[in-house]
Amino acid sequence: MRASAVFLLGGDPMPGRQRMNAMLDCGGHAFDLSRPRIMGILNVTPNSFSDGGRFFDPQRALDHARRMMADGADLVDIGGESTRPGADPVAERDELARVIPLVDILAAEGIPVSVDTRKPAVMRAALAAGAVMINDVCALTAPGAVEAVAQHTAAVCLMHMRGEPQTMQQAPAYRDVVGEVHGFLLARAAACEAAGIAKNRIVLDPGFGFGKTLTHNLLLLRALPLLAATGYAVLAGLSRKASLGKITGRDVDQRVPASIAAALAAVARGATLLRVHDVPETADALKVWLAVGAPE
Ligand code: HH2
Repeated sequence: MRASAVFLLGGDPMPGRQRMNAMLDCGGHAFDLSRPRIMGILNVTPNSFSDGGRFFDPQRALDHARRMMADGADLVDIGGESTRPGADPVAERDELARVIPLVDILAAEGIPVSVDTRKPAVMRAALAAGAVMINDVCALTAPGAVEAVAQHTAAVCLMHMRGEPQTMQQAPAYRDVVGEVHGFLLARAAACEAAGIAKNRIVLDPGFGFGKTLTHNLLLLRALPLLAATGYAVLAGLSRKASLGKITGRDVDQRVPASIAAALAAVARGATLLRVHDVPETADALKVWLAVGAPE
């Protein structure tokens, strides 16, 4: 069949690189990454940069998770600690109390849940409660974190962060931002594989906004095809971030169009997981993207 005919039938919307590594193994769950997947953000924190306090109440959090799934999310990413620039760390006890009861309930309903944490104790509890993915902004660098994930079958997202949330945006500097970020991620992936976490359980994320200027973020976004070419699944988290505010001059609650443009720019460059606040808008944009077919 000619390529144009395949496009018209809607059968071939993704670049070849993305089709090669099509499945993400999350233990009991598998995501077919031949089309991009939407990870809906659920922050059960009082201080997250865009939705802080909105879903701190557990009933509201559950309602929002279910709503995001109904609106087209493929999984829900629950975080109990804000990692916004300047944020204070949260005690393990508090993070467990915020996150784990929600994982219990949502997982029992069959909703795929990812948990955004850098603490091994929270990882272990989340996995025991049925989480299908651990999303770690510290790429499992805490002592015991790799082992916590390796002992289960869930997937893991390894993200790059320069420094700590409290200070990371104070004049971040790199000699070669793409080389350093990709080098770090591949080294962390190798450490995970050495501990028994298979490649098809690993997702890499350059960590937009985590110790990076606008220029760093744009360079990393442009270089996503290089990361995707490694064969690991790639996640992009650009939703409502400060860089989009710098480009558009918009406040955080007015960055939906910018977030969608950034998400599609990431998909065009090989990202297959999108971590977003605005699920229905992103889902519609992806539907159009898929209907048209991405350029080969
Ligand atoms: N961004 C945030 C938090 N977790 N995880 C991954 N893998 N990638 C990201 O880009 C990422 C992330 C920050 O966004 P948000 O959760 O909305 O804010 P806060 O950290 O203030 O809760």
